[in-house]
Amino acid sequence: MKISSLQTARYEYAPKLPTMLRGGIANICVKEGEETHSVADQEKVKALFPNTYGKKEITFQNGENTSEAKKQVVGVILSGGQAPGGHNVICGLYDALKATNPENVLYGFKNGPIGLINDDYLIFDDEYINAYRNTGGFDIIGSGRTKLETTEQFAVVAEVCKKHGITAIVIIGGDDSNTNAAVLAEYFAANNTGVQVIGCPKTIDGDLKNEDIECSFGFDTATKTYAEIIGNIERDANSAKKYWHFVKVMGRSASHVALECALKTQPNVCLISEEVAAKKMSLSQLADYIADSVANRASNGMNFGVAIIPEGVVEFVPEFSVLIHEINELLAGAKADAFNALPTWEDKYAFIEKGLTVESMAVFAILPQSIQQQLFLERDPHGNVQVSLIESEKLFSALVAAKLAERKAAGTYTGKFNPLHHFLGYEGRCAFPSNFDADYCYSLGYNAFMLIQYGYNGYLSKISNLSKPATEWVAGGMPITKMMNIERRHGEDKPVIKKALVELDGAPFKYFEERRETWAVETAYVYPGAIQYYGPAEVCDITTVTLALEQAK
Ligand code: FBP
Repeated sequence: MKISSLQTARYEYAPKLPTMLRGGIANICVKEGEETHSVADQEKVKALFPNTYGKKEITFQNGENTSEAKKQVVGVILSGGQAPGGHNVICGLYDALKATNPENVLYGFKNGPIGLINDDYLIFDDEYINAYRNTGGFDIIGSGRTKLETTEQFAVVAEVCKKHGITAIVIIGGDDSNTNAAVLAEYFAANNTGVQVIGCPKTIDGDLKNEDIECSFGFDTATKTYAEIIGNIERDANSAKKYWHFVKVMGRSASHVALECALKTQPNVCLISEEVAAKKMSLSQLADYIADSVANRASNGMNFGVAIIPEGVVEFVPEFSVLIHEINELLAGAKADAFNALPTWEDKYAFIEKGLTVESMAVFAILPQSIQQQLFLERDPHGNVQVSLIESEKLFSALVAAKLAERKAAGTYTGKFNPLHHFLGYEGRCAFPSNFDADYCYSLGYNAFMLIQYGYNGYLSKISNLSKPATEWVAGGMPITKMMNIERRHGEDKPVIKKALVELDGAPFKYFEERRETWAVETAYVYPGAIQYYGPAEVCDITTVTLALEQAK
């Protein structure tokens, strides 16, 4: 008996390309636009990118293909956290490359940027690639978080490219990886290597976006996956009527994921980190804010609810971010080893007490011990606290419980509060890409090859007009330097792609803000259900509420 599955059915799905990329490679030509300038700090960025700054934005259109007929040998890497659709970027790239010339070759460097440095690769063929079409995950070649940023690393990469005759590298990554893609592109140009670099915008966090990049891939599928689960939890809460669910969702810094899930499911509470920072809200104020919703609902007989907590929120609470900063200092360099060598938590606590300021110690002291300990877990390669390891959903429910206990003692609250906790992150990062992400990613990859074929270097593959059907999408490329500004990183001025946080005057946040008071008291839940892959386009192909609100005319 043959067992059917979504996995095998999805191999057959034909991703939709923008009209201008259909109709055969021979019929794709370039329309050049204006010269570009970086979003800020133009002179400084220009000085750092003398060979790649100021290039023109481009769009593709139907017309005679005038690109140079040369054999292309392309290398591709996946960089950073998984995001649904990564496989399709590679499939789109492969299909365009082979359709242009069957002699062209695609190398996949394994496990992220380290694969390029270690010259660890595979060569794609039809059989290999077909097993990954329209599937989630990055297991096609693996991913990793090594940074590709030093001149020594670039020199090694140049050697690897020379060895294999590689003409272009495609870097599929987030803001940091694409920043490094731009620096690598400049290095290749300055050293006349003839190798091009093209980036593709990835991250479920949704924070690689700007006036050119409407959204990063993976955000659509991940938020649909989380919203399905949150909707199911809401329905359970509304059925059982006895639990308050605290749901933490991924998003290292920005709260786009939390906001999109809230727009889809209308929970009682959703914290938005950017608002917390703008209003300088304290932990106590946030706990009171959630406790108000609990108490108001309890007074209407509803001892249940759902609160969404963005994983990065603690770093946006001013007193907490000072605390984290002080802890980072406390653990800097060899001091971390001394700390880790202390035998008991009591010894460690005494060390912490000695090292923190009185103000930060006061914040630290009110945290549950499990959270205190999580703040001392291993840093990520950039020295950051790994926010996904801090159980902020438990932190907030503990703080709310304390507030409610105070209110009960004062006789102002008589309800029941039974919290349950969830963390939604890894559940969504490798989901089968939605039709939107399958189409968007395939188009990004296909388009990346067209940029290579036309000789562009230091460009991001750009597909826009995304809230419209795929036929109306616009394909082209944007110099990465256009998205850059100068920021202070680790005590140095660095050119970086500006991270996009939730805009508090943007349409998605405004929509949420206008309705959240009602949602806090009433049960206004919406149950989005599972991602649909087959069926009417208005159900299966639509993308996020965020994008629809941003692009609403
Ligand atoms: P990217 O920015 O690399 O796409 O990753 C985002 C993310 O999924 C965050 O939401 C989360 O904080 C982090 O990765 C988790 O990292 P790890 O994969 O190392 O556990």
